[in-house]
Amino acid sequence: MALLTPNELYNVSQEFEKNNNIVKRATGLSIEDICESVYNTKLGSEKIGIIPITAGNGIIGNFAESLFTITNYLELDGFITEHTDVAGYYEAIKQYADILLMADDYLFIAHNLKNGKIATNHVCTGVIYAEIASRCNYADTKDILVIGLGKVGYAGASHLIKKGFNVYAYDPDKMALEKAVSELGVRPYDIYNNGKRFCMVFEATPNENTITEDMISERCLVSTPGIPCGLNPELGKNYDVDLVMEPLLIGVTSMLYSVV
Ligand code: NAI
Ligand code: 2YC
Ligand code: MG
Repeated sequence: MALLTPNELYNVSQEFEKNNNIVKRATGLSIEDICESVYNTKLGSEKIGIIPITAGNGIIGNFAESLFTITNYLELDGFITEHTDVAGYYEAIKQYADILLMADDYLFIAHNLKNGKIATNHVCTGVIYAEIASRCNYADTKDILVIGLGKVGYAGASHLIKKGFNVYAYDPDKMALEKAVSELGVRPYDIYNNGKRFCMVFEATPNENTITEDMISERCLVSTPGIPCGLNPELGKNYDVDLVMEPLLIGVTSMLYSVV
């Protein structure tokens, strides 16, 4: 399980703002606008209880604090509980939280106590990064490349298929690729001889250099939550690539819009 580290989270606010500007330039919309459109919801001033969880590898430095910063940015009423785990859960309820945010090593959820809606970080991250890629305002086709069909990639590919995009997908895990082909109807992309280049790419892998030169067109939008980044910086420089890549808060924004 790829867990975040504190040093990946030390400048999340600046990273979020930087990526929001790239998204606005490449799609004409902000991340919040895109979330509103995907979920058909609007944020109010919901009270958000952030509960640190000590299970497994335990508390990740800057994680709860990062969630707190995005609740402020979105003008929500966020707070981090003083206690952790069950005591923290109890404290959040007693503080009249509308939505709870909590994560162990396997699942990161948002749960709206008022309307019962519940969302996971991996699905919401897949949906928002795929949606961002698909809204590229200089694309003249519905062809989109998905690299990585795990928890995040499968959710994003599913979202794109539902939106009517021609999804070409690759994953070295044959089972994962087969599952996406049979269940979603994605078209397998053969990285060794395809010749097809894309101006919209959604990547969701935990590896570097997963996006190669022959996959992308001269100008393209690469949208990836993957850590580390799948796009080699050199390639990103040689080609005119709009790169949307942020370690946590774009996915959390998607979670919050999906449960209000
Ligand atoms: P996962 O392990 O469920 O899936 C990863 C998939 O990538 C696997 O199917 C694997 O076969 C595939 N893969 C590996 N190398 C590849 C390659 N060269 N080409 C194509 N596919 C390849 O992981 P999950 O949960 O889907 O997360 C994916 C990445 O996204 C991880 O790095 C994770 O840390 C990150 N993540 C980032 C978030 C954010 O907000 N930035 C939120 C959630 C996850
Ligand atoms: O500080 C805490 O409360 C920890 N229990 C948080 C653990 C989060 C573990 N998950 C991850 O690092 C990755 C992130 C990309 C989001 C989803 N999984
Ligand atoms: Mg993110």
